[in-house]
Amino acid sequence: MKKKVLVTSALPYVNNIPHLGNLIGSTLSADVFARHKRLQGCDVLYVCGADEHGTTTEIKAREEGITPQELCDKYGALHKNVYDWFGISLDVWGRTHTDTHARIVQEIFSELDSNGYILEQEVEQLYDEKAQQFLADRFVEGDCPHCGASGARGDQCDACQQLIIATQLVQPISKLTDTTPVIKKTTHLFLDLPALTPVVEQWLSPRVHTWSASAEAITKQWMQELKPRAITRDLSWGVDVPGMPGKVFYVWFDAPIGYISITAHAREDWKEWWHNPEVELVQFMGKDNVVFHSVIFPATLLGTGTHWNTVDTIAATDFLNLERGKFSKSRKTGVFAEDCIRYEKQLPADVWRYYLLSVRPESADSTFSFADFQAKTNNELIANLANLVHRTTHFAHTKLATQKGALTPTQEAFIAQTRRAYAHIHELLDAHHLREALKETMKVAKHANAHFQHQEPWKTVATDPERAAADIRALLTIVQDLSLLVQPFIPHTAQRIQELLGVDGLTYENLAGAYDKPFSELATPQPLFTKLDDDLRAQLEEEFLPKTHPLDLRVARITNAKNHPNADKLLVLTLEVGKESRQLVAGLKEHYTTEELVGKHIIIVYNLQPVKLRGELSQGMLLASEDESGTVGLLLADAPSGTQLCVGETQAQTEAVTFDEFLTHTITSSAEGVYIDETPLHGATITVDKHAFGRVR
Ligand code: B3M
Ligand code: ZN
Repeated sequence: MKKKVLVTSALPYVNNIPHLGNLIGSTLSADVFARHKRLQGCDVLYVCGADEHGTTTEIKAREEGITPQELCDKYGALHKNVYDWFGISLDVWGRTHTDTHARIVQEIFSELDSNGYILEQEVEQLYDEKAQQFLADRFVEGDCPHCGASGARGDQCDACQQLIIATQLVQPISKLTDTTPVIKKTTHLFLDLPALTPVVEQWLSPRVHTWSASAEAITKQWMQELKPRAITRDLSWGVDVPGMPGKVFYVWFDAPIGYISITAHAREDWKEWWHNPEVELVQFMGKDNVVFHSVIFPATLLGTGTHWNTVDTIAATDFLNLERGKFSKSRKTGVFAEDCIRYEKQLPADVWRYYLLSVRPESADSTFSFADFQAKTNNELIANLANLVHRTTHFAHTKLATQKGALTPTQEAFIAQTRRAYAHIHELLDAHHLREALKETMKVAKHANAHFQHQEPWKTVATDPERAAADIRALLTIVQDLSLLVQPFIPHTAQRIQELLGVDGLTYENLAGAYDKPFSELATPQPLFTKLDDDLRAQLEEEFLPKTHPLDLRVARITNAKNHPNADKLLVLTLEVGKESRQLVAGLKEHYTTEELVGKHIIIVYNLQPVKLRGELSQGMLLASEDESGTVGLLLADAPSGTQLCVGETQAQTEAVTFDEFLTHTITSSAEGVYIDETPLHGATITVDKHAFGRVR
């Protein structure tokens, strides 16, 4: 019997249109794996769908003036459209707002409840009397109880990054009605993860070491201490909690069950996939989703006492960053899936797929850069793979139409030797090392190109046409092999190669024997891709890269320094920034005396949203670097106060940045200079005090 492999990719939040970072983390990676397993002859079911619940759906629907259901219909269709365009070979695409989903979620919940894994706890919560409902954390705003910043949400303060308990917000305002909510008692349900710890530990031990490194690390960290987790929320959009009117399950409780319900909704045979111990379950996602899949969802399923298939392999990616910053919907930077469709004439789906897979953040975060995109497209995809395909088919078509090209032992040996690489490529794919597998696959093409070069068929065709034909048949055999090897990565191209060769429906079983069609039957070859030229690259950079840098960094002179009246580790500095005077609070007390500081020319984030830190106003933030030994040194600039520094070629934006946004940038210092997201900071001679090279904060 065929081996059954169930593949999933994280269910995208319906109202977020995916950018290329999302794509490589979940759907594209899962697609490569699913295609590989199908070619191997497995019975594969690849399932994904929209994650429709949660506060963001409700908030977004309110903003657009439509119902959550309408919002889901609209965005769900957009998702499906982009996945189709990219050639994501979903067997099932579904959604979580269905009756099937609600039923299965409630069944799983009631089993957990009967088994004693659900705790009930009374909590104090903000209640909107006008709307007559309890407020979920994101439906309330107020001043931060820690730093005083306004606009803090009920779960977190963007200014100081601290977690907030909603009832502690100062001057809270309900986002539903703009009225002041009151504190009322209510009951919430919790999944008793501490009680489930032994079960989860036993379940994890045989498998966790086979997962991607980040998935393993995150999981082990979490297992150190599991706390009960709230699984209910006060919302109307979601799966109703039986017996608790006005409450629905928390989206992260219901969403993973979506994998099951989406299958059940679409297929009669769903139990064959979810209750069958013979099935291998492989789940793809970005690292931020790991713990829900590696600990909480398995705990949920194990706690039911029913046999559910739980994940065998978690294949998680790190983050894909964008040169000069991040993929950001709000800032309109980076490439979103829909943008790719707009460029489809010049850049078909496989060009994007190839590049994304070749920079897949498999072992660390990686960077999307247009220069690299251009280089990989032109030098690898075109100059290597497409070139091999074109020169061999073209040569056979134009020069050898009357030849048979019977292989001799010499060519057989070349084929056999080339094929020795395939087993390793398939092992890499089986172990979801997709980027490595692609790299090894491209080596096969390179090897075949070198062979073409070495055999010089363009010369031998005159002197020994039978030999030239045999060489070309051997090379076409490798081209046919490549149409299979590249198929998981660039399926549209694989299809076109097979059309050129006049073959179809091949599987890995065809990676034996030789290409056996008469040369006269070859189609007239057309180039597979067009080059990504400098003009197009400039156009892409212009459209998708941030034109301004979010950080406005300026030189400031410290004119005074004193201890913070209410904090042990903080200093309050007075700064001169050009003509302006500013106050700034800094955690420098353990590293500098006040005397040492006065007179120094430092670098500050000039446009950071002002905040109060323990009652003292802080207008900006200074940059200091910390080395591996823990030594902290200020970044010093040899320039007059007020001088504006530049990040690469960009101008600084004028709007304020929140602390949250600031944290998304990686700043490092080394003897060579200071780099912000790998782009050099310039505009003055910058040195690092005490040579404390390392991470800058
Ligand atoms: N919707 C988060 C995301 O879209 C979340 C994943 C759910 S997987 C069950 O990144
Ligand atoms: Zn705060």
